[in-house]
Amino acid sequence: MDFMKINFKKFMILASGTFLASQAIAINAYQNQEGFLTNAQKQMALLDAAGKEVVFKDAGGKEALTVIIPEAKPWTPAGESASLVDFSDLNVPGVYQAYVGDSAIGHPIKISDSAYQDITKGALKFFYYQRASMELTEEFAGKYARPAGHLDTAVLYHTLLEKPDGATFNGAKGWYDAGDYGKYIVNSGITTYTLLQLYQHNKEYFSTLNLNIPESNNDIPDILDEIRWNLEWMLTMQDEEDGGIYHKLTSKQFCGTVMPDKDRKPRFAIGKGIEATWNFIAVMALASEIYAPYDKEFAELCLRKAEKAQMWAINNRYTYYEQPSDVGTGSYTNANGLTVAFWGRTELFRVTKNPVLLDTLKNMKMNLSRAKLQGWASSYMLAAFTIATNPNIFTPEQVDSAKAAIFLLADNYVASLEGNGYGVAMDDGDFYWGSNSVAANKGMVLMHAYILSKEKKYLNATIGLIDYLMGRNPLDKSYLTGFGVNPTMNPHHRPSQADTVEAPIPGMLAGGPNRDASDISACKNFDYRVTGAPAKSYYDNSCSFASNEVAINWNAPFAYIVGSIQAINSTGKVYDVESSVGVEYSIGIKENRKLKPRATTGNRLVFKNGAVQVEHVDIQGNKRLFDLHGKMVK
Ligand code: 9MR
Repeated sequence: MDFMKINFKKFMILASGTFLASQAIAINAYQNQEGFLTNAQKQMALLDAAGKEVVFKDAGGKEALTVIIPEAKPWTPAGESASLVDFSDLNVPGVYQAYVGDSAIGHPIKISDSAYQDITKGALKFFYYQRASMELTEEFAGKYARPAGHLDTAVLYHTLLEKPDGATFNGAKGWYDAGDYGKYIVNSGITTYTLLQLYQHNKEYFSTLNLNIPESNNDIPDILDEIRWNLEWMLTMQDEEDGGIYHKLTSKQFCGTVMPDKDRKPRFAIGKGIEATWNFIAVMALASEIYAPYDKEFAELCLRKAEKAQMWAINNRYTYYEQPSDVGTGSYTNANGLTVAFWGRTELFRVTKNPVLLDTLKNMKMNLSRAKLQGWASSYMLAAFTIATNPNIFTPEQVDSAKAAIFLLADNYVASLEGNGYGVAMDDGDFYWGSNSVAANKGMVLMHAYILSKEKKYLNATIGLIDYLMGRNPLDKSYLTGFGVNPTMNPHHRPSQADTVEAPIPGMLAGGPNRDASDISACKNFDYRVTGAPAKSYYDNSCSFASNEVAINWNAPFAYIVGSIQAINSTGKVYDVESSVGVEYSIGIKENRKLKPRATTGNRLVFKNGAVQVEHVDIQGNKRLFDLHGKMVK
């Protein structure tokens, strides 16, 4: 019998009870079901097993490592305690199986140098499957081939935009947002930025990564070809008359569960506001830098449109999107206007070095009380990421305050996993709509802390979050469709529901456990919540849009964390922030400001005792250390 391929729990159910029940100890073991990197942290969570031995055997059945199972510790989101077994010492590639006594526990443990490569490719290929206005052919989509949907070549304007009757524009291309077929600028903004940063921080690895997409044979990295599909749509969303950006392109109401080409509802540009406009500016500015070496004309177009949009944003600073009463598609309202403007200005300055922007930015110094995990509604950290990783462009004060914001959050996440039995930096309050994107976005904060400090604890905390998403969770679930032993099978995703293929499109991250469960009425009133265990409040049923929908802004940070860690492993290099000098070309103001050297008195951030601290130097030259909350450190 090949133990390596058998999920023990499934085996227990399938096999006739009497024979096995006598010798089996039913131990619940939760682990990353896809794979571990050879030289990285490896952990699994075991229930009711403290004090016993866990033996790891190689494919030949030979003992490779024995670990005493430590005491169990609680993890409140799971409503239970677990022992976190560390088997990082198992560092020879291969497939292993863990045993307690004679019983195989958990799933096969796959260790390799490229453990995250397939999930990186899968998470990025998802964007190809989400392409609007294009047929997916068998060559690239295999059994998920489908006709083109939503050509969007003659998009109407919603009445409130006050365009002439019957006027249309070409809003083709772009990615569908999620399980629905809408295209929303606000959500496209954070998604596209995240993917552009993934490339920017790992150019060497991504310059050759093949995603098997229609553009794979050109001279441009596949990831940039994929991103461009969405950028080209975003560019169509500018009102040519005044530069403002339409909020979204959708039908007035969601269509039914049909394939893209079967949705016949008319499509509209709906609303115009500063949230969409600053998102557009941020993304186009960054895109103009990244695409310049490949296509100067395209890069210039992005920047020109960003600058035009900026004029609208400045003149309309209080114009927020409001959902018209006849529209029922996703609203993406209540994004924080201040943070999105800060982010937009940051990106535009990075590229144009426009001194006017610098002055505005100086007045918008990072404020630690606003440092909040990034999401479509909160852009503060996106600005922080850019500023902290561009010390040659922003002032030392700005860079320090951006770093402080990153380390404040990252240190909180590291602290939250210490002493928790699952070793996962997620708290009760994180389990809202899209909780899996909370995990992935936390990982993105942690990876920035790692890039900036090279401290292993931040990398390890990110790996903990990846393990959580890939199976080290109390449901034994891999939340990435098509990967792992027990993956999400019924996501809320129209093409996966309406096609004739049983398995969903691979590489999609499910929204994840949601303690609010606002979709119960769509699920025949089945209340899938587990009292006292938000991490178990998940329903793998396509009815559950609040726990099981997929979305581009959830896949992007997941791609960022797995792609970055794989890239670091494959190339042996971590992104060097000193290498960032902005654009070589500039169509705006050419001046590349040489910034003043760092002040020798006052406050500066230092990395000491394994944490970021503030070093205060008084006029006598005495130095004192404070933590990020202003408390003096002895
Ligand atoms: O991700 C969004 C989540 O934060 C909101 O709480 C939720 C309800 O407004 O909407 C989510 O976004 C959905 C969007 O409105 C429409 N497309 C599907 C998105 C993912 O569920």
